[in-house]
Amino acid sequence: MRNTITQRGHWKKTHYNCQLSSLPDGTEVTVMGWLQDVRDLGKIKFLVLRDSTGVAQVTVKVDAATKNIVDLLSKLTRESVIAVKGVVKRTEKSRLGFEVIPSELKVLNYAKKPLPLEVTGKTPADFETRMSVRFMDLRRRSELLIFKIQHEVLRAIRSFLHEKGFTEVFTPKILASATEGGAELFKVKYFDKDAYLAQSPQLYKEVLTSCFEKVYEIGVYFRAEESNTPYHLNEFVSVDIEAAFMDYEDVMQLLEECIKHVYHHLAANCSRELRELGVELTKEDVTKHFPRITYSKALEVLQDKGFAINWGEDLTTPALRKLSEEFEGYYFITDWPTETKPFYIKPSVKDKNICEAFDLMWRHIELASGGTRIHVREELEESLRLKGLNPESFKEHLKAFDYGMPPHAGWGLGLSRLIMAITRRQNIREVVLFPRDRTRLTP
Ligand code: AMO
Repeated sequence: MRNTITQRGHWKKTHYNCQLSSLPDGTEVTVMGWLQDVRDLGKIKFLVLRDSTGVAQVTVKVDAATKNIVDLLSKLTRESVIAVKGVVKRTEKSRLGFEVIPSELKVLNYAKKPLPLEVTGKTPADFETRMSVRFMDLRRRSELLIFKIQHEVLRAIRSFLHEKGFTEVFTPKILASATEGGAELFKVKYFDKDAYLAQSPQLYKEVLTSCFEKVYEIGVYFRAEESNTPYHLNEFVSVDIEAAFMDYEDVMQLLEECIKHVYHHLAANCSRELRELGVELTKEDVTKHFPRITYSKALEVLQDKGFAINWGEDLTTPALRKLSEEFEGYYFITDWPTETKPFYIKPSVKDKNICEAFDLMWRHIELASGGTRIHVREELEESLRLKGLNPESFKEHLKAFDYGMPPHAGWGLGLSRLIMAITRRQNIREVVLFPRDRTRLTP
């Protein structure tokens, strides 16, 4: 079969499938993509040619087609890569409103039979199969669109933060010590030393507020989480901001505006994709003020619902599910017990047991967390000690606090969790191209 493969040669792809429906009748085109399906009615064959933008129908009338086309068609396998030269014909008979009548056909690469996964979705595949042949899974439009939407979400976040005066930065991912505490660290060999993969850009982004005032980073982070949940991965993308001369109220407001900007952007730029995914963005998402509820108030609400949690304990997923019955969509939980939050979070001036921290929730899922930071060296050292950490291990970081560290605040937003909220997918693995979890290191 191999020797029948012809190269692209001088052929150039002239159009993407999404452009074909707006072309005048009779336009000559060269389209290239994957043969998704063939509907064979004997004398007439309908080829479904898919590219990254959608499908086109190539209609072959056997009596009128060249011998070369007919011969190639008899050998073609689904998911082979093909190139078609032909003309666009507008027709009511096709669901798409047009078809391509081919004059020439080339096979650029044959796909083997049988396929490891049904791209049309006619035969559903189980989750493990989908993940193990992810390159095929991602050819399914329902999966591909998630990442088209993610691309637009990132575009919206970047433009929003740019408008607000933030500078995009990149901080190291190979570190000498922990950022978020000692657990969940991946150790790597760094020549003759031990090093660790970054769990977040926390310490660097804080230090950078003393130079840039407002910074953001969209980066990949690593956590050696042992647990297997629908919300955790060992490698994840976080959108982080940090801003000088702001406190947790300011950055919470900024986060709310950022999420609303994303929704506006998606409504304006991705309505077709969202419709195809069956996702409806409600007006409420962008008009409603995100409710803010303190941790203590959340405990009262839970108690009223018969869910007893001691003050100072973290909120478990079952508790958050219960709590989210009170809220539609997005809300903040604020003013957490100091002991539940990391060492860099500033305790409240009124009560040291409570700190200026918040989580952004969507239903029962935590999408982001953030807060006001401690910017005074002595207080930070004290906080490290209280958390059982050794200030000596943080001496490089602490140095910056001796020379004019401004008051500052920030947040970290889990990109994939936001995509889960937008696309309503239940498992974080579905919204990550090649997820890394406790048992998955390939593909
Ligand atoms: P935190 O540890 O809460 O805060 O992380 C911030 C957000 O990142 C996402 N996230 C994860 N997503 C997938 N898999 C994981 N294992 C995972 N861990 C975290 C979540 C979470 O809300 N430095 C602080 C942020 C700050 O205060 O600026 C931090 O890392 O959506």
